Amino acid sequence: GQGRASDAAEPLTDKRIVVGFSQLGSESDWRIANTRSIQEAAREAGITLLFSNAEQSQEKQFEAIRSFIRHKVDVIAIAPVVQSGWEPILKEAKQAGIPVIITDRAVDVKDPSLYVSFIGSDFYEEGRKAGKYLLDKLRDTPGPIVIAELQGTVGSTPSIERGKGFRDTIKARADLVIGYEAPADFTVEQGKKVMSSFLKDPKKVPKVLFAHNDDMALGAIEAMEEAGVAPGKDIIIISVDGTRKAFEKMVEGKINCVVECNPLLGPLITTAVMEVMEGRTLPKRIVSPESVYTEVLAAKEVANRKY
Ligand code: GYE
Repeated sequence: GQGRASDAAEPLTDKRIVVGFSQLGSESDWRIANTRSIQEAAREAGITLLFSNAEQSQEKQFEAIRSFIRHKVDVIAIAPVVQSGWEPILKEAKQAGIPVIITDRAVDVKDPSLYVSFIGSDFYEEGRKAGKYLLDKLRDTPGPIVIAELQGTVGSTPSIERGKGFRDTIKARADLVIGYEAPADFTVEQGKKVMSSFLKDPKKVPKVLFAHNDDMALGAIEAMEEAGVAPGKDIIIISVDGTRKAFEKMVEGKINCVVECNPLLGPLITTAVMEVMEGRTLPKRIVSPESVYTEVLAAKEVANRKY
């Protein structure tokens, strides 16, 4: 109702904050956990969330954002599939006077006033952590050592930055060579397919796999087992995210190291939305804190995983 005496626990519908969220897809367990976290946090904060899944299409993200603008939502949140090409659509939102929060992956725009804050992980640092683990693990192993890299979605920030951070770190040793690298779209299916192609040449056998996410590592493990190669032993496996399934493989000794990337960004996003609505200025960058887990502590940690 419209009366002033309405129940405080049930806010007037016209007073509820409306957020339009353009999610990039549902490719991985990370993404599923991310979506759930944002939906739950919105519900708890009493925010009405218009949710749209773009299924890996930037064009679909543009369509979703245009429909949020037509609906005159209070805030738009975007998890961008790739980092280029965002300037025009962000200008449309700005012209409509709707603040935009970028979350998870970054946008590559010249004008920083096109969004209020970018909330998510430091992917370059994740790549560095993966590289540091490898240098440590191989410190008594002479080269040359062939590394295989399963990359994520082409043009996406996590894939670009994880790749850079990893390379910048392992170049400390010239005898570590990335002998295979190809995108596998952050999915189990592609991870399996691409890994099996990396195992075909008996003269160029990979000793290390760096997978840009857990799902691709899980697919790669299947490919290795089908090829008679022991994951975690014949091939050192490092992946990123820290999903429950990856931890279970780490307990079995089939993954050696997982660099954590936290998908549970819902509370950070809803807090940011509330602050924007109160007219406060947000930090341009909000980074989620993350750890590294290795085989040694996997058994202890597996029960604590929330995604
Ligand atoms: O690592 C991967 C997902 O953008 C951080 O996307 C995210 C990545 C995550 O598909 O599993």
